[in-house]
Amino acid sequence: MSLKVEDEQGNEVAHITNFSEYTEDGSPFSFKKNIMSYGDYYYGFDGLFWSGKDDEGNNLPDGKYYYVYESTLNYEGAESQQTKIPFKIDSVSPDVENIKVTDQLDGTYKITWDVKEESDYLGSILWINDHDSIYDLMESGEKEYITSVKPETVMVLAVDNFYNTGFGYAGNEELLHAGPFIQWWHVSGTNVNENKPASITVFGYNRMDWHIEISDAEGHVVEYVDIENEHSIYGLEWNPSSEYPDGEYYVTVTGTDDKGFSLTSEPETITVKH
Ligand SMILES: [Ca+2]
Repeated sequence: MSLKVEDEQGNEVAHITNFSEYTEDGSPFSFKKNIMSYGDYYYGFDGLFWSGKDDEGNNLPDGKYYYVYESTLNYEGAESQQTKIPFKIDSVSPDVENIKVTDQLDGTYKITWDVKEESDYLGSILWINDHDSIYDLMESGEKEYITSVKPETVMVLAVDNFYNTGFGYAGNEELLHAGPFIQWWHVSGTNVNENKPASITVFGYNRMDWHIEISDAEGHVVEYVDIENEHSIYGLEWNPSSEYPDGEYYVTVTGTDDKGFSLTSEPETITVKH
């Protein structure tokens, strides 16, 4: 028996296993139908994991696929049989393009944007000028929003059915903030020292590359860490060594998405007291 993945057109896109990793000599595993008569109702494999990549290690595009089991009964002249199980892959983030603001006759502003998504677009989260997020469009599939606030900057986070997110913006770059990348973050950092660390927790909207920086009161970076391809960071600790003087320090979090957009948080304060 073997297991592979085919695309919607029936092309083989990934070979998963012929179960030879479970035999001593590397030959295909021979399943025995009558093993069940001895009370063994399943084969005790550790579990098979497949990462959604093709045999060359590339992520497969969004779309419909099939797991294909191919088995041949163990007698002379038997023909192989196939079982196909359909499933969907959605690992590619949507693209947000063409964000436009149109003045309307009644004094309101219409914001429109395009979303390129190969699988299913769920909806968008919007930020107009400030840090308050507008969730009204989530799960509606809408690509427009009307506001009475004059948009200086519009940030759009499009979300697909698997909660992959894609970011786009239009307007004044100086008003950009980290809202579309950082859902929530928190620093517990009062009177920290060698024995009592500061703790940093970040919840992202998506997997991305994170850069966390700690600066002193003069704005000099004293330490930083890069954490790649993570969704969230739980309780990252910082123990300021004795060489750091008592006083206020500042931590910022920068997220960089798969399209190369970087957004940096406002600083949070850490006080060091040895
Ligand atoms: Ca997608």
